[in-house]
Amino acid sequence: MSKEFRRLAVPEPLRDTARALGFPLLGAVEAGESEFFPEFQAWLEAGKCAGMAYLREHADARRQPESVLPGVRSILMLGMPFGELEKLAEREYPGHPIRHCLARQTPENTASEPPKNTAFVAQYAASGLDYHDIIRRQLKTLQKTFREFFPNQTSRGIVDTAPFFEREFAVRAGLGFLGRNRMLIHPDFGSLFFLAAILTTETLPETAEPPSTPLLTREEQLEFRRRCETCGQCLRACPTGALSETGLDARLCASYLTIEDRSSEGSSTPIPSPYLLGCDECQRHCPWNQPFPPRTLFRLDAFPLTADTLRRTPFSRPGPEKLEARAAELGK
Ligand code: B12
Ligand code: SF4
Ligand code: SF4
Repeated sequence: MSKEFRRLAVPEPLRDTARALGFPLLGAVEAGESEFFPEFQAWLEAGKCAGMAYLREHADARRQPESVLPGVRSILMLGMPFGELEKLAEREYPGHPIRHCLARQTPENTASEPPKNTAFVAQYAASGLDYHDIIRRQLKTLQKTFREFFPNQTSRGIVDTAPFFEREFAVRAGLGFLGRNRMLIHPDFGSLFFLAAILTTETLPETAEPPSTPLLTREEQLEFRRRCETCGQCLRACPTGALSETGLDARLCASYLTIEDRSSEGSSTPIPSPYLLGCDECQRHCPWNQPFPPRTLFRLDAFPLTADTLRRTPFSRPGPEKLEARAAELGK
């Protein structure tokens, strides 16, 4: 669990804007070095980052948020529940062709095998749209409001791609606690939410505790993490052995293997998981995520897929050939 860092105050109207944009979770913390950088280095050295070269290449930049925004003083951490992304997607892209490929398991059907001619898809992809595109746009709108309060600062909005430990800074800002499954967990949202950040050169004032928002105090974070120690459901649920006491080994993780891995195309070693894309098993079994939403299914009769169907969707990351190879591996 991280050391104490100064939590910072965010003007209430800005919180309202953030909420309206789909971010019910917003906390701010002073900028500072990553405390867990040595853990990260050890993780890289052990080869547990698998083929994610970008993690190695920009490793040193992660030591310090200053490398993401020179002169950074304050960091706003934001959380968008997956359901919010789905609402935005339904409202704004109702006719996206990917929708024809997706379906939902009924709430009564909780079978751990997908129905015939379908495969599971992780919940982060349930909206069918690439969260980076939508969150980036929402961040831009929020940055505009932020500029109205603080016109003399510069800011940078990030989701995923910058060399920055989103989970570590989210813990500092009080957005949740780090579970043994390595996910950032909040008692109201479980772990089914995205993280994003706005780094700013503005020095925000220190906040008076306790915060009036759903942010966690340090004591709550410690208490929830303690509960993890007697649970361990996520470790037992991982189908591949990727998750252990020492963290996550991406070389074994079904999420990595189905989304990121470029070496396994045509590989003969099957991934022991029923997912076409991603994996939720270490979250599905976590008590903080109950009841888990009905599973998202991908209709395998939709193959072959066109470039149009995949554009601006999470499925464009693995791409059509990798998806098709995975569908074949699942035996459909
Ligand atoms: C690379 C990556 C992956 C890789 C590696 C995952 C991993 N566990 O590292 C793969 C492809 C496997 C992956 C999978 C998934 N990912 Co991913 N991923 C990332 C990415 C881009 C970088 C993460 C990273 O730096 N990993 C390296 C490890 C060492 O860093 P870390 O886990 O962040 O750990 C730091 C903190 O945990 C910190 N720390 C904080 N407190 C404590 C306490 C202790 C005791 C210790 C030791 C350390 C510690 O120490 C570490 C170093 O600072 C982030 C976005 C980002 N820029 O942060 C998204 C991110 C972590 N992923 C996300 C998601 C949703 C997923 C999946 C659920 C998708 C899916 N369903 O398939 C799975 C979950 C797998 C899992 N159980 O972690 C979300 C997580 C949201 C949340 N609520 O936590 C993020 C934040 C993306 C986003 N913008 O929303 N992912
Ligand atoms: S995402 Fe799946 S394979 Fe990866 S650690 Fe979690 S349960 Fe294991
Ligand atoms: S399943 Fe249990 S041990 Fe794992 S993150 Fe959830 S509460 Fe913690």
